[in-house]
Amino acid sequence: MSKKSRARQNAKASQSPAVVPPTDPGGWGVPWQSLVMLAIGIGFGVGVWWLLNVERPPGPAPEGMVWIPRGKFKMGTEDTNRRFFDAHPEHEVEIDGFWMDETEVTNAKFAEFVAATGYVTVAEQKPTLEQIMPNLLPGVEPPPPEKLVPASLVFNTPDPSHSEANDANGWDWVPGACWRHPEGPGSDIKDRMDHPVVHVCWKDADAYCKWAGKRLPTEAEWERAARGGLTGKTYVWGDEAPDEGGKWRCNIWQGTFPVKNTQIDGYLRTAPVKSYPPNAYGLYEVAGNVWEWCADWYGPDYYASSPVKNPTGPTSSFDPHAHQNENPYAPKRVQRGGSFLCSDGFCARYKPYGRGRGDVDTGQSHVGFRCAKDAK
Ligand SMILES: [Ca+2]
Ligand SMILES: [Ca+2]
Repeated sequence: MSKKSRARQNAKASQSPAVVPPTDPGGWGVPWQSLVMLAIGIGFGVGVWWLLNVERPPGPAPEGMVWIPRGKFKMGTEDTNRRFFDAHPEHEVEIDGFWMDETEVTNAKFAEFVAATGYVTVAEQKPTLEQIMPNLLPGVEPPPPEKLVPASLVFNTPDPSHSEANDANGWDWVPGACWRHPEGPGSDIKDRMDHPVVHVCWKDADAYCKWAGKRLPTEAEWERAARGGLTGKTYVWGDEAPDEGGKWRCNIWQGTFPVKNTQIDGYLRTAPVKSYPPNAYGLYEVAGNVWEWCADWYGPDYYASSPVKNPTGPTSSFDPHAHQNENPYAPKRVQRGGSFLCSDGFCARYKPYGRGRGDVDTGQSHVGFRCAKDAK
């Protein structure tokens, strides 16, 4: 064949259709219309499952609150650190949906309550022997009359010149210390209206909640909310270290407690609310800043016998680690979330399963609260 005729033949061949188009563009032997119908069917099924299984808020959120959906979670921990001796065993709990304040109650909010009601906190009142003596062991001498003045417990970094009444961990019983004067006379909250209120005892927190038409969360509700729907995580944000990536996720203590706070997270004492990112439920500072009062009496062994559904704590309190002279059966309620004094070396109870407790009449400079509210 000549070059010319071969070229003509090649040109003809290139014009001919080389392959017959398949009737099934998907190539799986299934018409594409069927695949679309299948996808719609799966989507519909997922939608129905979601409607049946995921509880949605019962209505518009009350101001400053977020919805914590009904659900089961593992409460407590298997962490063997001695700080968590009372958070064992890890056990399943089921909680109904409820509303939770997105932040700790601020000085501004507490001031509204006081302005509206004339409420006087326990720390602002003269204590009586009738209040004090039942909380002490039998035979302990009553405090002298000059000590019976309005006062509260303030943490101050210990230093050698600061000795009288300052215990080894830095706690001072300061006359005049109260929510308006967090470090005592000479300090005020003028520039701290968006910080959490402190020096409120359980009774003060309970009184605020009632005024606000809310209530304190149960301990189980608090932990369910703080975990943000995550399972088996070390922190309220997940498993990353509090400063992973160079940005602090909570207000705790950096340095050697109680003598040196390097304040790398920005704060020596309280931080304004919403200073750090929220957890997955939209709650701020559920780790650190200030401890938060819960409704429950404190019992170190309660988890061993806790009911699964909406547990509300024991019927009375017991503290096996009560201070010297203190009655271990003195009435104490649960506190949660740790504070600006927590550090991995000392407290570590800013983790979501960490438990604290406090005398119902005693406020401190690192204890505040947030409120919950029923769905209806
Ligand atoms: Ca800090
Ligand atoms: Ca907190």
